Amino acid sequence: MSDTSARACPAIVLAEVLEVRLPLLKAFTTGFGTTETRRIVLVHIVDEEGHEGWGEAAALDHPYYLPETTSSAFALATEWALPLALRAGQEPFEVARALEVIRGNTFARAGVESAFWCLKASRMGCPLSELFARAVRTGRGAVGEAAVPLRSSIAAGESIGMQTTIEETIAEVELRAGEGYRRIKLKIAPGWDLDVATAARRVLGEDAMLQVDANGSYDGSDPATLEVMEGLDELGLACIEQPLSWDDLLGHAKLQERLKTPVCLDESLRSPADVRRALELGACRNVNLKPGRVGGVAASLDIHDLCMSHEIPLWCGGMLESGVGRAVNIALCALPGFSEPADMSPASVFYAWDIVEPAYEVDRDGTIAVPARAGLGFEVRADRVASQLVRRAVVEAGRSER
Ligand code: OSB
Ligand code: MG
Repeated sequence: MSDTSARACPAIVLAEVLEVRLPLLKAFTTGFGTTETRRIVLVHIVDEEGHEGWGEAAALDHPYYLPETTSSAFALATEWALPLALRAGQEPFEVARALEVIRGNTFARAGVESAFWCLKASRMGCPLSELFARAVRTGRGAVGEAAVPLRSSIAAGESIGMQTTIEETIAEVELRAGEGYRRIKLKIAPGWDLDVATAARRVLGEDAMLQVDANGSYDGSDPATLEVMEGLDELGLACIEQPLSWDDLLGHAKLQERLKTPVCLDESLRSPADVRRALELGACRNVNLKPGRVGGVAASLDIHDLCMSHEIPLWCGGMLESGVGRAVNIALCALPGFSEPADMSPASVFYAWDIVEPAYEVDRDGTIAVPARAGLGFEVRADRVASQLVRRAVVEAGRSER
């Protein structure tokens, strides 16, 4: 059941998919390799009253994080997800349900679904965060009164890519800790792990929140892996994120049994069902949620409720999104189940400039204000989208809703 029928909605007069190049300041190196360029997919819908919805499909340019790429997300959104969504009506939960027939391709689905959440918030004249608070715990039913209290600001952490030297990394750790960031995450990989994490722990002190992310770069069947993990286990880390392969739930369960530090899963969790399975297997005690990776906002709300009921620490990861994708992440983080700081460095850390304005910044106390503006909460700079445009596809909205 939905609160408004599709028939009552103003018609969508424009539905387009845009690929946009973002000017990455420097390459971002992780256990899966180096990301040198950043192209994102934007989904943009406009209704006859001028209300707009924006969504971002934040797959990376390459298939080294997960199978999806910018190009595959562009094609999937254009050929399948957006046409299916337009036929489903305009209610975000209906769109989410319609897109569930698509297997995988979570980033593309999320980009499309997000545009409909944004459109709805814009029509209701409320911020995305408030819409999410009204949608959570409804079992994907009618959007009603807010069911949970919202935060007005969220805690920010930084994810620090692998650098050439430990000194360089430690300089970045000190810079961000000094700026007030509430948590530091270091990218690690075999050969770049214990030394850098130990050095970071030393400069940060015992009480600071520190964690590592291997992006699936350790081999679960190699005895040397356990040795490194046991070394990391002595550093008082908040979690060890995705140490083993992206599809190795069982390996993570076996590893978690040997460690006191919570294992956190990122790549392995691509749906609410994945999270349920991981918790049941004991494959993690901490959850990184990226709305794109899990297939959208509706799935994110399910995972939010699941983690809250299991008392599992939950936090929002990042995909080096533009301000469009980050807006959804920030709004989700305003929900009470997001108990740990998010990977939410502002655009100024990664990019020469953002496509939204004003871009958010991290305050001296390490927090980011949750936008109070209706809809996305940020102004999309159409001129910058146009100047960075790689390709564009218009999807025929059809007349089926009217
Ligand atoms: O593993 O969390 C990750 C960026 C791209 C792909 C995967 C990851 C990351 C990050 C960056 O860690 C976090 C951010 O967007 O600030
Ligand atoms: Mg990660």
